[in-house]
Amino acid sequence: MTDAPPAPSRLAPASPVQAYLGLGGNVGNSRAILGRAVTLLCDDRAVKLTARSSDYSTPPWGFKYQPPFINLCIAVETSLSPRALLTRAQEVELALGRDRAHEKRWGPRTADIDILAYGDLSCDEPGLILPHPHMFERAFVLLPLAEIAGDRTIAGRSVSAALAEVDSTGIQRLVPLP
Ligand code: A4P
Ligand code: MG
Repeated sequence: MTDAPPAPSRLAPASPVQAYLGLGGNVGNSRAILGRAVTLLCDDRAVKLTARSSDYSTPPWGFKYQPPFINLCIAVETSLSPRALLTRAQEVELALGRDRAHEKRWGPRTADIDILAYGDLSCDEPGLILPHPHMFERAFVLLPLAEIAGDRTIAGRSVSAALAEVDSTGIQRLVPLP
């Protein structure tokens, strides 16, 4: 009997792949925490930062009775497989104090890191769906993403056209920290 080949999400790419990640949080000093998350994620070797959006203050989505979030998006060039990138993102969430066991779905959290897209890969596996299944519904993702990738098409949809279709009311772009 031969072993099944590994899922594409477990294969390291032959050459670095461009991936987009969305970061958000609303517990603690979220701008500082998310800034630290970017530093921890991007080691300049396996994960190179190529673009970072501004920080945005965004009204809570999903569960409304919680403080506003800070959201931002980054673009990276990575030699990690999608699974390895997800593992790294989850390790960074943990290092920054995320406590999944006591969180409510869509409720308050210190740092949430979602992989929005990994090259042109499309997958739907337990624990990893790409592109991120909710990204096109969320202005808090599309506004920062459009700042760094407005001309990109993800899963056949233009990021800037998708942004025009969602409600961005209440979202504020923040001036850079000194
Ligand atoms: N998972 C599957 N695909 C992915 C992917 N592409 N990237 C799995 C990251 N994770 C992915 O995520 C649950 C599971 O999704 C993980 O085990 C992972 O294997 P989680 O981060 O543990 O749980 P969650 O964050 O509570 O669930 P979910 O559905 O990811 O929540 P969201 O979508 O992140 O929503 N409002 C504003 N304004 N800004 C926000 O950032 N965030 C949330 C959380 C709610 N409201 C918000 C914001
Ligand atoms: Mg998440």
